[in-house]
Amino acid sequence: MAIREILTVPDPRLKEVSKPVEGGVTDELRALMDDMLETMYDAPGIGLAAIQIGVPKRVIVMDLAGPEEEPQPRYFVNPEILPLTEDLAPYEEGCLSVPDVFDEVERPTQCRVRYLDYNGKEVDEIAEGMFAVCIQHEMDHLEGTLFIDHLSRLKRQRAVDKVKKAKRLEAKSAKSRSAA
Ligand code: K2U
Ligand code: ZN
Repeated sequence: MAIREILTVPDPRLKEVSKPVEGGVTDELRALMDDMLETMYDAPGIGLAAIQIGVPKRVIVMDLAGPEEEPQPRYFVNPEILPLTEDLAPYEEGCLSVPDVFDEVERPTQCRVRYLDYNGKEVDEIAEGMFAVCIQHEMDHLEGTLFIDHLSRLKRQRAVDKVKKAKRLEAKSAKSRSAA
């Protein structure tokens, strides 16, 4: 297993539409999902889409267990979601690809999720609560959409400018540390 680099805005790869996994859930795909999960735990986060580590495949990992609970890793290969209600609820979202930016996004409170699990078994279940928020956030990633794309143009630009400035400052301090 390996911790991979997480892409951040304005990396254009984050806007790619990810492609379906072909040939089923192989050992190679499981190794990718193991890396994704290790990268997510290290970030730390509760969800991660493969495109966020630069792999344009329709694969998501997630772990919604609380800090006091045993880890509950979840793997979604070629996931499909169908909204089950017109009821929307706001949630203060963040994103590992848009670090230190948080804002409210409204999403359907329930959705149906169909996917292949870590062993290639077909699963069909109802998502609600945090599971519904997270799976819809991750499904957006597979379509090249970030949570800031649901915000106003001004808020979106401010978010990207904030991340770009933080990366410039980090690069500058890394350079001065290496020069010391
Ligand atoms: O896609 C990602 O960057 C992973 C997100 C998943 C997420 C975003 C919004 C709402 C729920 C899940 C990261 O885990 S962002 C960090 C985080 C952690 C706990 C709760 C919300 C966000
Ligand atoms: Zn995200």
